[in-house]
Amino acid sequence: ATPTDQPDLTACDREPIHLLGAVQSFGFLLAVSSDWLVSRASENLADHVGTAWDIALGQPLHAVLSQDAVHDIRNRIAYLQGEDSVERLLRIRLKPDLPEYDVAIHFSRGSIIIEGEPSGPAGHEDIGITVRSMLMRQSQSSSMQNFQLNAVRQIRAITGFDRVMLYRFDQDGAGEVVAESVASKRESFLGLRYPATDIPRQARALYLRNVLRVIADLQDPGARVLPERDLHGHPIDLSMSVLRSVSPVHIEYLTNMGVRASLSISVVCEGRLWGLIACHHHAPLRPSLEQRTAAELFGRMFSMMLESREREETAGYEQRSRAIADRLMAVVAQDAKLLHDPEWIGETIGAAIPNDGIGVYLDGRIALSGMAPDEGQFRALIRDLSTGAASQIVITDHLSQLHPPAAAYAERAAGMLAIPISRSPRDYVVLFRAEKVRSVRWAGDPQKAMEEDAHGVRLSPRKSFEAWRQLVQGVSEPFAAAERRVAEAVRTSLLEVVLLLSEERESDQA
Ligand code: BLA
Repeated sequence: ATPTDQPDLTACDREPIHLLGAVQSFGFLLAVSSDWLVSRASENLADHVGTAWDIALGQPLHAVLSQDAVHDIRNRIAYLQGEDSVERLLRIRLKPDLPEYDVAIHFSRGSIIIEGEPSGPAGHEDIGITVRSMLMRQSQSSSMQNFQLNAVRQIRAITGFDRVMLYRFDQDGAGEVVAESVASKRESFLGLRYPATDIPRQARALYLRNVLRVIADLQDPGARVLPERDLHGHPIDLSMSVLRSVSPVHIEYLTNMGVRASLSISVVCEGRLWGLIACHHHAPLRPSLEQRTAAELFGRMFSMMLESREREETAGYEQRSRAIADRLMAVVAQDAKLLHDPEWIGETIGAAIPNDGIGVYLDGRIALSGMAPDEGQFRALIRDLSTGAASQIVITDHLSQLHPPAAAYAERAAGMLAIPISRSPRDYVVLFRAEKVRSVRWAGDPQKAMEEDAHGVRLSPRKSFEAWRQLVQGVSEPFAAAERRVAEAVRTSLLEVVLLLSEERESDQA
């Protein structure tokens, strides 16, 4: 194949989504210099504050907004902490004759960016009250599943979107809808998987910094921010903007999905983008900045609660593994013969980590149980293992990829966790997991993101989101990170016992 036959997988990653130079037209944007002169304005300025954008350019801000409003904005700026911080003002009068507006303010490349949009209907309860009661409800959910479902239900209740999903990334960047609250009569997306390419890299990086995005109407042509280039030739950087217009590629994607408005809130755990709370609506919908602020605040708190729940789960595992390691030590210390009993060792370790079969190789002896391969096959596997990096735990959910002969017994033993249990290179406890023919439900054929046009094959958003089943064979249920830690703990304590016993033997002989 020639290079032009290859799909350009990086095209999406290169789109400068923060430099598109436009805002959504439900609000306006003004950039002012440090001496409070307007340096840029969105072309729809007149629709909001009555002054044409080109008349505003070069004017002091108080020629466009009232002195009082400028005063409020100046006071708020004192709270800004560098480029990634954004301050908000709710329900202010930008001019005496205008309705109330909500305003977001931040710095971008030395300019002050002021974005305004009409406030929502009055009479809503205070954000603090709303979010407080949402959080109280969250803390009452017992299971993780319930905790996640509650979150999407509550977000749907306060924003009114048709569909609210909790979308979780796996380590490869693909994602899955793990919780959903959806209006009746609409199909469910629960359990659907989406390929990593649906959300390009720079978008993920941006969503870590700016955790909230609204698209009020996908058919809004937007308002350009002018002049496009400043005196230094730079386009405006809208990374932290609340009105940023969205990439045309993504607009096409959501349109293909049958969506007209969206809101998404980043879920950030331990500094990583864990996932998103993604909201869709079939018609234009603009939650007010106040409602979005409540949703954002909830999202930030939800992230922290999720992080701490996940930590608790992990701590639980680790406690269990320590207990098993301790028990092992205690028993062996009583009866050192057990250390040379492959069956006993296999059972003890196997009790700690779910498996379908166990193989042990110890001092040249073999013990096999459950769905383990036969003795010849197991010997061949051990031979292969012992040529690898010494004394390392080896984990796979697709054994035949590491050890091709395993294809012959993939049904019985497709996954493996191999723990070296002594300093002799061949002594191993190997836990096997049987094949699990998994049916992965992708939203649309993930390969169909590649389309051919005049410029060759390129990535474009999938047009069909109909569930697309992929059968995965020769693969087991994966071993989790926590199971690796259990294995590490057990291995360390076994090595310690062996060392201890050999020292005792030496001192006995002395
Ligand atoms: C952004 N893609 C996104 C976002 C989501 C998705 C959630 C964040 C923007 C937002 O808040 O809407 C994808 N939306 C999903 C998924 C679900 C969902 C998976 O509701 C599941 C239920 N997209 C593609 C391809 C490209 C692409 C092939 O499919 C590139 C050619 C681009 N996606 C793309 C871009 C953005 C994006 C550029 C950034 C949009 C922006 O913030 O400007």
